[in-house]
Amino acid sequence: MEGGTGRGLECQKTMDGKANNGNGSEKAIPSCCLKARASAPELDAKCHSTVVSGWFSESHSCSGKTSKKVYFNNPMWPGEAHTLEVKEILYKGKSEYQEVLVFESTSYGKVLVLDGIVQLTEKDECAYQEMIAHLPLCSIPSPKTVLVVGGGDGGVLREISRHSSVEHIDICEIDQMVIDVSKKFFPQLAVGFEDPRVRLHVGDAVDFLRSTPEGKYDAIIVDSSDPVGPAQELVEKPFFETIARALRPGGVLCNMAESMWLLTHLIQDMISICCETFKGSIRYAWASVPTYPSGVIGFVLCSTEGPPVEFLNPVNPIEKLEGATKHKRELKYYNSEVHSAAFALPTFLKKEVSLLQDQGR
Ligand code: SPD
Repeated sequence: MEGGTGRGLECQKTMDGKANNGNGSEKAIPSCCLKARASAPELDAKCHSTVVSGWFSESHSCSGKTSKKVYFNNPMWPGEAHTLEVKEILYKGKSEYQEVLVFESTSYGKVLVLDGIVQLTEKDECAYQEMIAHLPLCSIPSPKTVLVVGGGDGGVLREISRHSSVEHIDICEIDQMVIDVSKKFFPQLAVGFEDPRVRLHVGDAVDFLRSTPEGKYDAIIVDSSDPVGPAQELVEKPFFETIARALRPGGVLCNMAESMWLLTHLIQDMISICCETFKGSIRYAWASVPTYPSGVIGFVLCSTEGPPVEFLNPVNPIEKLEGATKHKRELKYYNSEVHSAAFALPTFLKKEVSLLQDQGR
């Protein structure tokens, strides 16, 4: 396995109220947080621009002169913000690509945040990682070669490892800091890297896929962050074309596809690109993840031309794979019933995303 920079992960704060982010660069602590520190030094462990009065919010910004200047305006979900109470900030750093934050919450365990957006919490990560891995892998018989794009926390690798038919797992993650932070703070996810079938590539997935031999993979799983910053290219047509090329005939893609409550236009765009690019089946499925905006997250599943793939009912049910439901730890969310149910779509979604109108059930 490649990887491991040996870079330290500690974040030290200096006397003048600046934070060393672990890369040697200093970052000013917002004035509202400084004010809180002055009146209650024990709050020091809760100081970050996304944390106000001990609560983390995906949309918090406190760059103003007083704590009153907090506002809620993430362009992807304007006008709303989910908040989590912070027990302690465990790590803050800045990689070449993004800001990385880890904190201990009072009700969801440890939380990984990239560029101010929750990527996972210890309590509900099972739902996302299990679904994004098993929806595709249980939809084809005996998957052998799998590629993960993103997924640097290792959770998706952990889930793929349950499939003993799989012989080779490539993972292409752009940000080494995400891998290092996960190994340090989320060992129950990073355990995925320990599987000897895993080969880690740290770099840009678009370049990686361009140099991938045609038809190499049975399944590709795109576990990206939201399409702002480093993941922007991952919702564009050229990216889907390189994925389709890298899949064997009848191979499958499962791509993180946002919340149906918040980003129907993006879902529509992704599905229409996939309809042009993939000549097999195209489906949308979803799962409940309480700490993602609106509490749900979706997945686009596609297959290339070749042996037909019927995603709705698993042809490779997890319950029939020896040891799979208990490998490393018990499955907590996914089962074959949940698999089929995940493709049932609310009426408003079928209406707004016209291409989903024919999604059977
Ligand atoms: N809105 C957040 C979407 C995050 C998707 N990626 C999560 C990474 C977990 N492996």
